[in-house]
Amino acid sequence: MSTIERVEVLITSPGRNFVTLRVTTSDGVTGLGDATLNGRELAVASYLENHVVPLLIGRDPARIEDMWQYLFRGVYWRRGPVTMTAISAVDTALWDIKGKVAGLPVYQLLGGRSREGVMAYGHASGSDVEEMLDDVARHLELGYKAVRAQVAVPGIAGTYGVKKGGAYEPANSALPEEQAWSTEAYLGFAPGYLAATRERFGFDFHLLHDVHHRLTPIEAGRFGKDVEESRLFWMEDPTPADSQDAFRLIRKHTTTPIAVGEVLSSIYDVQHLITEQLIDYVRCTVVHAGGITHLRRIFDLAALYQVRSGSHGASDLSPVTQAAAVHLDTAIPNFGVQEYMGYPEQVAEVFHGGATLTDGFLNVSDEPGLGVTYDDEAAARFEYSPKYLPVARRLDGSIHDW
Ligand code: EZ4
Ligand code: CO
Repeated sequence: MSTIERVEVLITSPGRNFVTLRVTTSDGVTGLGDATLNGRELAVASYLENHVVPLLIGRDPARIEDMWQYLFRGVYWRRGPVTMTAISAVDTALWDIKGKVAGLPVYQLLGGRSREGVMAYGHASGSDVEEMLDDVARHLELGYKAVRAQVAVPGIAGTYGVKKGGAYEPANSALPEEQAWSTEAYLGFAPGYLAATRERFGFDFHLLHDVHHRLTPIEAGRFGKDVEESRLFWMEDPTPADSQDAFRLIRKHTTTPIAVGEVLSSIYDVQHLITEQLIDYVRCTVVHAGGITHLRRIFDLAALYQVRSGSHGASDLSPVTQAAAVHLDTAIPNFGVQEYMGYPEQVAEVFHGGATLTDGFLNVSDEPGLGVTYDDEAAARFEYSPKYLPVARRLDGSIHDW
């Protein structure tokens, strides 16, 4: 029997921080798993290094389900983003190994191809409406069939989702930046630029918008109603999902579809959202929701309730997660859309291979496993440095949801 012989926690920062787990078997087969938790990278690295790696040595890498149960149920302390990200890294690496051993791409192990390509949505933004509209035009020219639109709210300097030259990167400072927020200003402004986007470009593409947990349920109901004529593909994270019940109130007021899940890490966190059909898209990801094994379970539950997938795919999820997500997206029956932000240029020096975008659709190669390799020499050139997401404060100085 082949056993797990070596497990390494690799940290690098090619334009942004990434933590990667590399598992090597006694047969010399290696598997990669992403373990990046934005702004809390070293907590996961330490959890893996100190509490997971020693448990893996000598175990059978083929027993993916058993390993998942061992690391979830076996440890007594359950759920939470740090634990679930660590479990994800192990799970993803074992799927990569299983594919390489079988000589098959991971999507084949998951049941094979259900679609020819995975529809991606890109991020258009601007410091004003004109700039955002130009960015939407650029995305449509690139072939995107789905585009997310965010504009800085006038007078609110740090509005979520707007790039400051170059690519959008929310974790941008050595200590958390403090950004201002006004719900009133946002509610008065955002519906207008979404309408302007439809006016300029029509309805022949999917338009998305991320509310980023900023509203109360009744405010979200009003926002959803105000944008109904713009026929959004979804409004994302209208309110924090700490209370799944809150979504009942939003549903009473609007037919705008709802997407939730990027900060949620287990099937229990989305259970009622799905079974009560309070959302339309579940946005949990491979890296933060327990790997391919657990995300598949979430998507299968969702399929019973006509809820589709919409995996989080921001640049703080490594190319290993993107590849794993596209393998899963390729195979599941209830795929919706896949977020795709792209990466800083240097990322491709460290991570080779992975998902590729053609005419708005993502695909993975037929290489065995996930199809991503890690370049140690390149990684060594990019040293880790702490970077934090901002915090939001209302105009009176009190903390708001980010
Ligand atoms: O703020 O990934 O939909 N995408 C997002 C992201 C998140 C970051 C947090 O790490 O909301 O930009
Ligand atoms: Co989001």
